[in-house]
Amino acid sequence: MDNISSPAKKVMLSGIKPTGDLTLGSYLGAIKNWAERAEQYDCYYFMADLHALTIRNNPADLRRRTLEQLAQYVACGLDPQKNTLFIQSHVPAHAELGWVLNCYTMFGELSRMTQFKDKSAKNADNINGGLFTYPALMAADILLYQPDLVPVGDDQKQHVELTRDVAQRFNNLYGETFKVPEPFSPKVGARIMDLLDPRSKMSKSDEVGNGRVCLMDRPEDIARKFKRAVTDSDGERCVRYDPENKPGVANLMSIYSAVTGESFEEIEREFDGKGYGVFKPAVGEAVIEALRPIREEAEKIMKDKAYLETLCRDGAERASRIAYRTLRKVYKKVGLVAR
Ligand code: ATP
Ligand code: LTN
Repeated sequence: MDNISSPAKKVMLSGIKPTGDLTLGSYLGAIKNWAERAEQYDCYYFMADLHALTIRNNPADLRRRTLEQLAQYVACGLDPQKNTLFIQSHVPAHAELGWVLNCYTMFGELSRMTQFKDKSAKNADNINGGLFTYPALMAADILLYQPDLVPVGDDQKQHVELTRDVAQRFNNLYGETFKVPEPFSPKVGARIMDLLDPRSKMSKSDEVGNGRVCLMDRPEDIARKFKRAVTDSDGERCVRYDPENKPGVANLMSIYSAVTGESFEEIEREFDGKGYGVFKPAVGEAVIEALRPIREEAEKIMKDKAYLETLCRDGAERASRIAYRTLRKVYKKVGLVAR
């Protein structure tokens, strides 16, 4: 535990908003990679519940998903002793610095954000101010912890770029205050696609359906989803990695490779001459076995309210120590009277 804030280690931070149940994509594309970095980096991972408020949620669902996400982080291998895991709203410094950074982020910059344009198109009846200023809060999430690296998917890179601009602007005005972070896209397991629509990403806020596998899905549901997965229509019916012409098969191969560690060549050899009727259930079985311990552990943690509370409290305390150090500096620099 001592090495958690060791100055020798680089700092890494990321968050996921609890707007839907975590999927196989969230696990293979993000959390699994995070878990492998704990020794090398000083890591902060949070549930971005304040960000979730930019869309309408059922309050009970949001609460459940936030805690479930925390339980799933741990179940996926993020050791709470080695990583700082916390709920964003439990560290008020995020909202506090978020306000300040709103005042250093330009209307024009926010207007150019693709996520804002996409989400406003999708939620035409609820284009609220939070959706617009979302990147300023995200900049606060990041800059509070002075991270070196921020692992994010491609869709979030623009927000990290904006964070860098805001940090540089602030530093130019007031002297070195924030570390300017780098976005970072891991190469492996980078994009898991929808099983029924392999040209679009498997997403946690999509309609619940057979195209998306969630971490808490029951084995029989996972098996069914893989049996129904789209393969290809070229009539070749052979397991070959060709993302351009056979995106469904390529996606299934990426998933199989990520959970078994086999290379694409090994997979092609293993299923040579066997056809999709054998391949699809085999991928399903491999995923079931990979997710089984995660689901069981997450269910166990969800039932242990005392442990969950301890996790929340310890994580928030540890995060707050770092976050308030930065916030105090910022308040002083901009001219707020010390309490
Ligand atoms: P939403 O649909 O609510 O916008 P999402 O499911 O796309 O969310 P995010 O919360 O945007 O997920 O992503 C959290 C992290 O998980 C990001 O780093 C993202 O790159 C990664 N991730 C999410 N879905 C996938 C996927 N299908 N394949 C690979 N990585 C993914
Ligand atoms: N905006 C991100 C979630 C998010 C985040 C962050 C990611 C909120 N704050 C800080 C990295 C760092 C998303 O929509 N996936």
